[in-house]
Amino acid sequence: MSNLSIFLGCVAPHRYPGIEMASRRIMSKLGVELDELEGASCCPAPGVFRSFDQSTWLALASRNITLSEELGDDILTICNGCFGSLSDANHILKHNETLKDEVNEKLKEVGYNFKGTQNIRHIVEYLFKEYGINKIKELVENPLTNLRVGVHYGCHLIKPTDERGFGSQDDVTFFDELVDATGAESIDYENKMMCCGAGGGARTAVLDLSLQMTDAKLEVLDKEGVDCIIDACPFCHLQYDVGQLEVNKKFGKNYKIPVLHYSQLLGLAFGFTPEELGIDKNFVDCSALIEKLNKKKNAVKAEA
Ligand code: 9S8
Ligand code: 9S8
Ligand code: COM
Repeated sequence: MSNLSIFLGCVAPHRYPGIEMASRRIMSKLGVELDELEGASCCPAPGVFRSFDQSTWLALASRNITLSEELGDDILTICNGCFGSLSDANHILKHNETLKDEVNEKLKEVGYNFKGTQNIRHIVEYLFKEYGINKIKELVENPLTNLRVGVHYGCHLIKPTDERGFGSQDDVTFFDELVDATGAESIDYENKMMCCGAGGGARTAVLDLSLQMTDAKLEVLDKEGVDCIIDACPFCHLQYDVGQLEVNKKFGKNYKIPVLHYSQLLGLAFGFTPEELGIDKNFVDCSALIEKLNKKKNAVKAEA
């Protein structure tokens, strides 16, 4: 297996550094050393760049991929959008000589060359396939048995279905299984596979519409009484967190549902504190969730 270099994307480092911190902590707990992708840029965001200009998208994405090729590493993404963009570009360029030549003409000007030797991984997909549920369960020190959570797969993780290879959105369960491995319970809910509302430039271009979609999801999750939402994408994270406050303000709602990236949930189960995972840095108040987690921890300690 190749080593991995971590691709941070834009939203985690700029808005949710806790997601980066949590991802680094859990990978190190698993014994995976991560290399740095010095000089990486925006992936670029698939719903934006690819929709406007395919050759610009391919040139920018392939430059990022060549950084990992130089290290002999596969790329580890912590975001659905980055995963989608980089794996789609990688796939296209590995299978289309004409486009590869075109891209390499451009890359030559800045001293890079795309070869097509590495793969793109997403942290949840990597954990599921390379570690497996049982190994993850073995490392859980603090089972989160009192949490009921709503998983948000997000679009780019599992779609397009043929390319991602996880099967139809009606059948995928790997993310739920990963959540269950922490001791928490991943529930089924009505619009589970619906977009969070942010993607494809919607958050920027048509904010009201984008928030209506988020509201539709939050309404169901609120009714289900989940303790938190679990995502695998900093952009979905932003939409559920910052977007939730916007929904409350714009549509007169009063949601208060904490949002965690899977690396933060797994980090809790691995015994890290909410602060070590940046959970206290969310915009939606997470203190009730943190209190619930601490109560459980103290109860377990008292029993022991
Ligand atoms: S990079 Fe720039 S905007 Fe973002 S976070 Fe994920 S998708 Fe890729
Ligand atoms: S869902 Fe629909 S396009 Fe996406 S992956 Fe992240 S942001 Fe939320
Ligand atoms: C969503 C990325 S994670 S994009 O907005 O669709 O590009």
